[in-house]
Order: sequence, then C-alpha cells, then structure tokens
Amino acid sequence: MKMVEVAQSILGERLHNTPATSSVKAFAPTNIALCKYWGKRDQELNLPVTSSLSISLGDKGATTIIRMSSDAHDHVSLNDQEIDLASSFGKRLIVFLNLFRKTRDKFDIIIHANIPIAAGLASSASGFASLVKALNELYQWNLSTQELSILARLGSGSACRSLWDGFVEWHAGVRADGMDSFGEKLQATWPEFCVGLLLVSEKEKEVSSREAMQRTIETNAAYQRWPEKVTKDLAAIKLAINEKNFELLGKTTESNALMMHAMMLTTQPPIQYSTPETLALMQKIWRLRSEGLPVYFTQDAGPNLKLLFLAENKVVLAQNFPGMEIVQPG
Ligand code: 2P0
Repeated sequence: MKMVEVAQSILGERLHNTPATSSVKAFAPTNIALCKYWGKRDQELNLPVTSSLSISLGDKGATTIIRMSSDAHDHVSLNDQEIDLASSFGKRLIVFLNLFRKTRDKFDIIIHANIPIAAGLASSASGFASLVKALNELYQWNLSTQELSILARLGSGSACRSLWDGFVEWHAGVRADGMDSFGEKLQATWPEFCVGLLLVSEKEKEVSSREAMQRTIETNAAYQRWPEKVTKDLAAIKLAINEKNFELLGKTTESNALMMHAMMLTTQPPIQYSTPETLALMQKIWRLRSEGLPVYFTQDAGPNLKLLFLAENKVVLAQNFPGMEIVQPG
C-alpha cells in the first residue's frame, strides 16, 4: 500500500476540507527510545520490524506554526533557517505535505525546536508530530490521536511516539497497510524518572538513521537476533516501569542501545556514531555505577548520550557531568 492510500483511507472526505485562513500552532515533545526502533518491514510506510518504547521529554520538542502561503510557493524554516526544498530532507517534506492538500494549496511553515537538531537528540520525531497536529488544526480534521500517530509515522517512524507525554509504546503491527502500527501511551507514570542530555557534538550526522538501519538489515546476519532481543527487552522494560524497578529498566535500556550500536559496527561498511568522547563518557558512567551510583545510558543515531537516573541522584550527577541538561518528564 502506498502513503497516499493510507492518507486517503484515514482522511476520506476530509481531504476536501477548506483550510483556515489564519495561522495555527502545535507542539509535540521529542521522545527518547528506551527500547529502540531499528529496521523497517516497509520503507515507504515506515513500518518497523519490531515494536519499540520511548519516554517523551515534556516541554522539550518542536512547535510548528502553519498558514496558507500568499505567494503560491511553499516556505519552510527550521529554527529561523530556510529549508532547501530541493534537498533530500526538503523533498521528503514536500512528498509528505502533498498527501494532505490540493495542488494549489501552498504553506508557510515555521518550526522551532528547543533541542539540538540532527545530532541524534531531536531526531525528526517532534517535527513531524507537531506538523501533523498543526495540519489537523489547519484543516479541521478532528482526527483521533491514534490516527495522527499513523500519519506522523509516514513522515518519520519515531514521530508516531511523539503524540503523547510519558511512556509510549509503538506497536509494530502486522498489517501491510500499517493501520495497526501506531503509538499507545502507557498508563504508568514515574515522577522521579530523569533523563540527562549529554551533548558531545551538534554536528549533523554523516549517515542518516534511515540509511543506517537499512544497511544493518541488508549486510548484517546478526540482525536476525534483534527481534528476539527486542521482545525480551520490551517485556522487561514494561515490567520495570510498572514495578518502578530502576535497575531493571536501566540495564535493559543500556543493553538494548549497545546491541543496536554493535550491529552497526559489524555492518558493511561499518557505521560508528560514537566518538572518543562518547566512549570516555560510557567508561565514566560504568565506573560511577561500579561505585554504587545507579546511572545508565542510552544512545541513538549520534554521538550524544542520554543518562537515566532517579531524581534523588540529580545533584551528584550534575556535579559529575557539568553542562548536562536534566529533564524530569513525569
Ligand atoms: C528510535 N531511532 O527508536 C531509533 C533509535 C534512532 C535510533 O527512530 O527513517 O528518524 O524517519 O523512520 O524515526 C530515528 O529514526 O527514522 C530513530 P525514519 P527515524 O528512536
């Protein structure tokens, strides 16, 4: 099934709605996966091989302001920089926008993210999620959050988890049209749970996660073991959240991220997002842990680390990692 058919089946007659003449605004949080999404079963619809689970970062994310363009052209800016609509990301964005509008409809879109872009911290998740929420307002679709999650996934897989606060599971689903592949908020909350954003570099990554996951599937036989690992890790992480078992959550999350990066290292050609600084930080985290401090990390498609710890250890972690931004999403 093609993207355009998915959009049509969700929106139906609403594809003919008249857009608002005034501008509308929507926010979506960024999310950090505790159990990672790595690999697609359908590249066009961003359907994942496995389910995944994330935590949304409260008021850290992206705000999208959208209105109809007055000059018959699209204009998109991200943090006050015009996006080149002929670039690969620009083209992807236009394909996405074209799913929802008549040919003559052009947009002015302003996106502001309060987290570093393309450094494996922001990803495109909060951008696409806030864009879909803004389009829902602009065209008065009145879609459910689940339907918005499916549409956001068409822009970027992990965006389907950015429609909710707190812990969110993305169900992989089995259907070819992906109508059963969307996010769902877990009921459990964990007010003491903290995420520390440890920025190693804000440089744009050389290999996109889209390309990296595809290369892993195509060239690494070890990927066969990934779905089994995710099934176990997902169950352990959900149990840990329900029982507030921080050690189980931390060690499972860290191991999940390390297997994802181990697979990338043994892919052809190899992909390494870690820098010497990333590796030194990992060593420091392991040392602190061996000295009795309950701190774990996760890492996405970039050199930065996200530390996981409880609020009672905020002060000591801030002392050990000066400059780390601490978010307490619950
Ligand atoms: C995740 N990542 O679960 C994983 C872990 C990065 C590492 O989802 O191709 O921007 O748009 O579906 O969602 C980043 O990849 O990829 C990502 P597409 P996406 O958060």
